[in-house]
Amino acid sequence: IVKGGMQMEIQLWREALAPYRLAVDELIVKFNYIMEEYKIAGKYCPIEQVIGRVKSISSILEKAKKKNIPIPELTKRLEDIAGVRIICQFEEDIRKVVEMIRQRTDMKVTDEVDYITKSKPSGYRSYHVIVEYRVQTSEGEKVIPVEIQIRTLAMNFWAVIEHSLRYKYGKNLPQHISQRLNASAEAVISLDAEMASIRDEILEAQGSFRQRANVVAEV
Ligand code: 0O2
Repeated sequence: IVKGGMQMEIQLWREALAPYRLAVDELIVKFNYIMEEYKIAGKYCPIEQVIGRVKSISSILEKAKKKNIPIPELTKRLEDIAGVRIICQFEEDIRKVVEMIRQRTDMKVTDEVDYITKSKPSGYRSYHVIVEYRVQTSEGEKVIPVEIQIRTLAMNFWAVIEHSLRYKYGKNLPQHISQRLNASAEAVISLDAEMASIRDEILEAQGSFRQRANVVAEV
């Protein structure tokens, strides 16, 4: 009987989470389409990669416990059950992606958190945008909150490794480890700045090369 009850509960969770899966899948298709448009136009795209996930039932319950959210209120109050991550090459691309999201009519921005200007105490950096996204299901339209995390490849490298280390060590990392992770987050800031500077130098060199080529062609 207990097993049957548990299976029924899992079934209810599956049904509740299905529209979240739909929202994540649709958004991935849409952001990939933006990348495709840039590619066809032969233009540089501020989006490098798009991934997404629906939070597992166990992480939802863990977060509910941590935040003291009663289970019936979970789907209303947890805004990151559906999550989409947009990875950019350069930090300035993040701003362009946020603007792109603000301009869209198929998603409504309800909140923005800038962990780039002010990183989290862990050293975590990323730009979070919460949107409301409408999906059509057999039971009619549903409005799904989706957390879109926008970050550079370097920020993502740090966050993915830090997340897995924190998870492995039960979230209570020794202080000296947290300090080293913080220092490596600083290294990510320098790396992003250096990559942008290298790109600027290349663009400048290309610009002056083109200018010289035009002068030669005119002569
Ligand atoms: P997962 O496995 O990615 O789903 P809180 O738990 O209070 O920090 P809150 O208030 O719900 O989070 O929202 P916040 O701060 O915007 O964080 C939501 C998500 O951002 C997290 O989800 C992570 O994905 C990411 N994040 C936030 N802080 C950190 C951090 O210090 N390190 C890393 N690596 N990621 C972070 P979950 O539920 O924690 O995890």
